[in-house]
Amino acid sequence: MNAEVAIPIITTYRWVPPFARGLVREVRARWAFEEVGMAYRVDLIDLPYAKSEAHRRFQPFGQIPTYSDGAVEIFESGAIVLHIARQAPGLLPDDAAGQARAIQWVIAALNSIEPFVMDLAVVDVFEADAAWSPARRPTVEQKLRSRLADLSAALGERPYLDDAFSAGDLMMASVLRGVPHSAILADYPNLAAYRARCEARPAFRKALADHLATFDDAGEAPAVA
Ligand SMILES: N[C@@H](CCC(=O)N[C@@H](CS)C(=O)NCC(=O)O)C(=O)O
Repeated sequence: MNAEVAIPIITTYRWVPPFARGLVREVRARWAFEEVGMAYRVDLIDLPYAKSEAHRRFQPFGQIPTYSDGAVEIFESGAIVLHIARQAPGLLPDDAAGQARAIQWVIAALNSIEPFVMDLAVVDVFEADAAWSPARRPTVEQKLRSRLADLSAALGERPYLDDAFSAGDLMMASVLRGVPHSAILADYPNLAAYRARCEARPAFRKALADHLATFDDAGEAPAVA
């Protein structure tokens, strides 16, 4: 590692509502660090700070996570996971073709699956009270199921999306964790088993435990000025 590169720091929220705990996107970065055995630090911020000019210099959309190691400052959980994966063995195959396929699955998770997962979260959680949510839900669920069926067919009976666990699986399993409706994922038994297989990895268990420990003394939502 370059001598000027410090221990990486990622940002996440000091407090999130209970329903979101375990699902915050910095868990993806924590998981990647644990898989490759890299030390890291966490900077806990509040939502108002995330929307400040100071934070937007690193994350233009006022979100978390961000990553900084003194030499590289980036946002987007996919970019962060891939950057970590490039620094130490464990998340990317050695060969160029295998690396390209792993990157492909990271982007597929974020671009071809996550939008449909988020659409369901919108109607079920974020905007559940909106008048249009019940009417829209069947279409949203059908579209998600269509993507899950395609992913299920692509995975088949293999343990992972490619020859061995990679950053692509880390991201796909992370995205599938956003389908809290076990009844839906249970209809795709190989995907349910795949998510459980990825979640059983010691690196994920450690990442999740460290993430959840953040909220041990979190208490109520912080007051917003
Ligand atoms: N595409 C971004 C999404 C980041 C994102 O949605 N972060 C959430 C927390 S998991 C956030 O900061 N939400 C607050 C907001 O959007 O105002 C990524 O993958 O990093």
